[in-house]
Amino acid sequence: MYITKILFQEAKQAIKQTVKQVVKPTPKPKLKFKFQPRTEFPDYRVNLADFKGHQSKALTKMGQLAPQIDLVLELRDARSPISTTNVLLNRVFKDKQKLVLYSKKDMSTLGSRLLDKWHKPLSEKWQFVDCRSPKDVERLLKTLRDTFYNMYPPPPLGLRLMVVGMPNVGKSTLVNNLRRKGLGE
Ligand SMILES: Nc1nc2c(ncn2[C@@H]2O[C@H](COP(=O)(O)OP(=O)(O)OP(=O)(O)O)[C@@H](O)[C@H]2O)c(=O)[nH]1
Ligand SMILES: [Mg+2]
Repeated sequence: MYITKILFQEAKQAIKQTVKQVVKPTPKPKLKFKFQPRTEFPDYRVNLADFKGHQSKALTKMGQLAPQIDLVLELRDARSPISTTNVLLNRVFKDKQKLVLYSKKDMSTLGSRLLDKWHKPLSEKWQFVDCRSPKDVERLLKTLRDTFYNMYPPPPLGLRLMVVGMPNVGKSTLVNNLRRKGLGE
């Protein structure tokens, strides 16, 4: 009886050892950038009313142009996806097809699973992009071509899109690189 008990304990030990060797704990992903929250904020001394005027003017203009647009490219900064989301854009482009681009992916640790969870219920398509990268611009162009060929009826004048987003998210950088690609520079 005693020998059986010892044998049983040895067998248990051996199984534990094997499991330890086979099921190795998954290493924690190494993050390229460590998040360091700010401790101080500069005093910009900007009057909020300064922004209100030109932003509402831009939104009105967008609303006027909306009927001519087939697709909205909305840029958001991948480092701060929520604060660079402008909810007013949804109101202006209510029924428009939209592709959300998360720019500055090279500086972000944002995971795609989280974004899928966010966008799937809204039936929105999204993509990460480094606006400076010709490879990413090429990938975006392919997505745009596919979107165009999947439209029914196809837009008669080709795909007309509008690039929108909060300040500093990379709109100009993207447009310039799309133009460069288009001109074969
Ligand atoms: N690392 C990195 N920098 C980027 C990326 N996209 C833009 N930038 C930089 O971000 C800064 C702002 O980019 P802009 O293209 O001027 O942004 P914008 O949306 O046109 O800004 P406004 O015209 O002021 O609204 C520039 O210094 C760009 O070089 C990106 O994908 N990755
Ligand atoms: Mg710009």
